[in-house]
Amino acid sequence: MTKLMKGKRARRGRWKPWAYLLIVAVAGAGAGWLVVPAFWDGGSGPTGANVVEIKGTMGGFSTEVIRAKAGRPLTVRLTSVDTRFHTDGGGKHQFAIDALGVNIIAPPEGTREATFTPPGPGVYEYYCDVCCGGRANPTMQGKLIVES
Ligand SMILES: [Cu+2]
Repeated sequence: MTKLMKGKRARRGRWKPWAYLLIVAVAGAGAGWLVVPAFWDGGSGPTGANVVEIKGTMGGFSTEVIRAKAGRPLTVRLTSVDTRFHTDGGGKHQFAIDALGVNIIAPPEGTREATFTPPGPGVYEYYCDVCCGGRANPTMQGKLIVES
């Protein structure tokens, strides 16, 4: 520990203290970005929006019912668990709600998100139409229930 501190002092001429702070802040923010969603499903995003994590696989969506409040921003974060070696759809999955103009397409083993605000109460169907069976596949559908 003392050795480390000595080294720090010796290098002060080259490294400004604010540079350390900047590095610590950036690293901390990066780590937090990775760690927080894992522990905090459905918490608040950076914009104050509610966040919903959904996984898409050839077996369907991991979540079939989402609840949200009218007039409150909602972030849907879609992850495709499938690899690009899937012959049908190439491992992509979609989260689309026509009535709200929402269309998220997650690349194979990747995540994409969109933030939107449901204007009023109602039940909105979401679906994936880029993999096997597409919209006809009953497991690649779900309901967004918006309450007032
Ligand atoms: Cu799909």
